[in-house]
Amino acid sequence: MSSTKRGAFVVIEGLDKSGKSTQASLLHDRLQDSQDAGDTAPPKVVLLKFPDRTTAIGKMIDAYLRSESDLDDHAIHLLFSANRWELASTITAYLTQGTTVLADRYAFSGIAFTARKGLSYEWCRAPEVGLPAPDLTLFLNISPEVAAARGGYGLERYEREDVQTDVRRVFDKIGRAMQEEGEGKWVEIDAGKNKEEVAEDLWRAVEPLVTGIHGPINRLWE
Ligand code: FDM
Ligand code: MG
Repeated sequence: MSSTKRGAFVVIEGLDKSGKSTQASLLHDRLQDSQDAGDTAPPKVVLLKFPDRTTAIGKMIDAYLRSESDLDDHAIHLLFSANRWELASTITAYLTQGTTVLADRYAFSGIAFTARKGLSYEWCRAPEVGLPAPDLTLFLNISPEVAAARGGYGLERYEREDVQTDVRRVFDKIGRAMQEEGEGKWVEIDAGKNKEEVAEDLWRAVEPLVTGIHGPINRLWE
């Protein structure tokens, strides 16, 4: 049997105020330091962020989130999904060459934020089918009370308590479905603890994957 390993694909999802981006960046640095890669390519780990606001599609998403444009709920949903598809081959290439890929948000945010508007779960999921599937999804959970205690929301669309409450409900449904369907591992992390403790819990979940994974890259819901 071949001993060739590919990189692991790890997604960090979570509610607003859960410290998602901070933790993603800490995890990135820790993964980077975990193996002495030397100066040779390929990189040990890359951190992607969705939405990726730098692409042409990402700029349309950014304008929408800052309420500089209005778009039909279906149209913006498909743009978020297209923003992942335009990076799908990049993700696959990284994984194949042995690089660990970390993503700050992914298809699950896509489903959660649109389904809460009343569009059906199945419709929201459809454009995500076939994307590179994470080997592990870390869901940073935080109670509405702790989130509120961390201070106010920003000014972007969706940065409102009623939206966050609905989104949390859809995330719960996605987590249950992922566990029932056996679609890769979905691990809930208590993000209400302090920064160092959360980082340690994340590391415990990720460390077994650091040395790479045997087997093909899976596709979401296929
Ligand atoms: N969001 C994010 C979506 O509505 N759909 C998606 O597919 C993704 C990836 O965009 F409110 C929402 C979630 C959040 C907003 O995300 C911007 P960041 O992480 O704050 O940039
Ligand atoms: Mg935000």
